[in-house]
Order: sequence, then C-alpha cells, then structure tokens
Amino acid sequence: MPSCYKLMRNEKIILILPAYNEEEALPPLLQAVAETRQNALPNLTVTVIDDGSQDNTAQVVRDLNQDWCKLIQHPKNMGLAQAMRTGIAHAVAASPEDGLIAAMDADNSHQPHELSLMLEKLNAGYDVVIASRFQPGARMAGIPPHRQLFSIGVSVLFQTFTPIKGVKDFSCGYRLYRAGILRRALNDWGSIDNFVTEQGFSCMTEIILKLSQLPNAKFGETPMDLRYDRKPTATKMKVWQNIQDMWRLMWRHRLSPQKKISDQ
Ligand SMILES: Nc1nc2c(ncn2[C@@H]2O[C@H](COP(=O)(O)OP(=O)(O)O)[C@@H](O)[C@H]2O)c(=O)[nH]1
Ligand SMILES: [Mg+2]
Repeated sequence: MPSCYKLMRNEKIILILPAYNEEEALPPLLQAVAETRQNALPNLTVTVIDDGSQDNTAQVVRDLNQDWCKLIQHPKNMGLAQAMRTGIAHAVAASPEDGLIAAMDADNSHQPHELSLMLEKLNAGYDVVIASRFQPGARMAGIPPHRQLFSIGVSVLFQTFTPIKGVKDFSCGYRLYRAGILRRALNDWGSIDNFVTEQGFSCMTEIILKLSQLPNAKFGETPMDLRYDRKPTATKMKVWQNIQDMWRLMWRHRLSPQKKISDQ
C-alpha cells in the first residue's frame, strides 16, 4: 500500500452500505472497513441499510457489535433506490456541517481503503469524488464482458449528451460527497423523495445529474480498483431494465436541464 494511504485523517465520514442478501460479502467488507479505520480514517462510521434481506445480512451487522457500525432495516425489500433514500436522509441528518458521506456497494467488490485517495482529491476542492472505472490507473477484475460494455455505453452516452465537468463514470455507486452538497440538494428539491425519483440502479446517475445542477458544484474522480472477482453472489442489476431507465433519464435531463428533474 503506498505510504500516502497511511496518513491518518480525522474527517467524519458516514459510509452508506445498501445491502440486499449480502451475508457472505459483508464480513470481509466490514473487516476491510475496520482496517481502514485503524490505518487511515478513525472517524469513519458505517450505516448498513438492510433492505428486507431474506438471509442473515442484519445478523452479520448485529454480530459485529461495533459502535461504528449501525443497522437500519426496511420491513421488506424496497429496492436499491429506496435504500439510497433511507441512507442519504439518515446520513445528512446525522452529519455535522463539515461532515462527509460516502456510499459503496455492499458486495465486497469496492475497497474501503480507496476512501483515503478519494478524500485527498475531495480536499483539493471538490464536492463529490467518484471512484471511477475510467480514470488512468483504474483496474477491474472479473467483470463479465456484457457488463463492461454496459458501463462504457452509459459513460459515453452521458458524457456525450449530458456532460458534467470532471465526470466519466456516471453509474458507479462508490462515491464520496460533502454532506453539505447533499443537504443543499434535499433543501432545493424539498425532500429526499423528490431528489431521488428513479426506482432502479439509475438512481446513482440521477443523483450525479441533479447535483450538477447546483451552482458551483465540483466533481472529481479517482481511479478505482474494482474487484468483481470477490463478489460472492450474482449481480442484482437487471441490465435490460437499466438500459431503458438510463436512456429515459438522459433524455429527461437533456430536454430540460435547467428544470429540476422531479418537476417534470
Ligand atoms: N437495499 C438494496 N440494495 C440492493 C438491492 N439490489 C441490490 N442492492 C445493493 O446494491 C448494490 C449493487 O448491487 P450489485 O449486485 O453489487 O450490482 P453490480 O455491482 O452492479 O453488479 C449492492 O450493495 C447490493 O446489495 C435492493 O433491492 N435493495
Ligand atoms: Mg456491485
């Protein structure tokens, strides 16, 4: 690990983990979070949103029994977008003025130690930093070809028709936000339900598009090392549904970029 990652930082970061049937992935992921807390980010805390899992996702969090790891449970499976709404609303309410909010997949394919590099970038003057598959130095292991094609397609589509300065990866869920920018968004859109209106995985892209409408919002990216080979369970993303959602979202945003998407 490069020595810069070992620098201890005391920023308060709340990490949102949307989790649906992730009993196998959570133990190694939470272990990696514990190491990141020990080595670099002692004020990193986790909120797992257990979205009506049928497996032992919630029990894994309870068994960990650490005060830095919270559990919020939905009574039934409500989908990734609802888990993100719950997670963002909770994290914004719990964050101090200068707090930070991160989100990543709970499938053990995203690496918590990369938060150090993302934080360094954020502190260089950004409001949102995306762990990106499209920055020089990014690596990917174990991704099926059709999924790679899908991510590249989404990147090209949004960079072409709804470009945002500094953004190439519009769909990756691994991000670090200033709590302040999410707070501004919730104020401007009036509620979390108006801010995140997409129902599927496209909610990640909707969040970036909407934040880009806030005056002076600045976006950056760091190269990601995506370890899809460590993902213990099949993807929950429905590719065809997601292609349609992304296409519709792009047009809605492009046709009326000045208007808040939720007003349309
Ligand atoms: N809360 C919630 N999370 C979900 C749901 N479906 C997927 N996820 C989570 O969303 C993240 C992304 O899903 P994943 O299967 O990793 O998609 P992929 O990495 O794009 O193949 C993971 O953390 C999942 O546990 C859902 O219905 N509810
Ligand atoms: Mg994933």
